[in-house]
Amino acid sequence: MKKMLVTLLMLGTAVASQASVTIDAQAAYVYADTGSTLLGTGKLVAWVADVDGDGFGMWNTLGTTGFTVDADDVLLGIGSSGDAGEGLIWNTFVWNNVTSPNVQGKDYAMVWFNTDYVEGATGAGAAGVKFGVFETGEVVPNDGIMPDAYNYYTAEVGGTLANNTFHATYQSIPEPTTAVLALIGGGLAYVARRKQNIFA
Ligand SMILES: [Ca+2]
Repeated sequence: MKKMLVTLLMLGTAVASQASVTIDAQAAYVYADTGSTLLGTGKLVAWVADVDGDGFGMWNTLGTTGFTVDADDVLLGIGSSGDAGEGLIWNTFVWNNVTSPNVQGKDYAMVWFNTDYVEGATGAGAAGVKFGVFETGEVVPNDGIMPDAYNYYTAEVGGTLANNTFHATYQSIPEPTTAVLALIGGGLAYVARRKQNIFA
């Protein structure tokens, strides 16, 4: 495995007249699962903000559509992991949703999916897709402010972050729950009972 210095640079290039922030993200090593499979190139990456300040919620409940768990949290933008190499999220992302609603100063997280990036994607698209989350502890910068640059290094490459920081440590997108199926089944049984009553 090619060893590279790992950096995650957050460079805000927004100006006061624009309601967007351009993020130049470089992160590694990012994994596609809990094992040793590196995330591929061209995979789906999303950025979300904790607008209501109560955390991002239970990620293992993330569905096949949408990128947030908390209803009040906001998707900042999506993009591709890039083509720099396996295990790297190495690309520029534009966050267009930084002022409406106002997410500036709110914590944000990087979410990656073991599925190919498609422009306009509205979520993982299917159950069973592995995904990981890195709650950065950083906040969405204000317009016109050049945020600090942050270097994130896993211990594997001499950094302070644990080697499993960028593993997909959360559950895959869940299959439809048996609870939902049970609810449907219960509803059918109720209808059946009603019909029985009608025709009794
Ligand atoms: Ca929240």
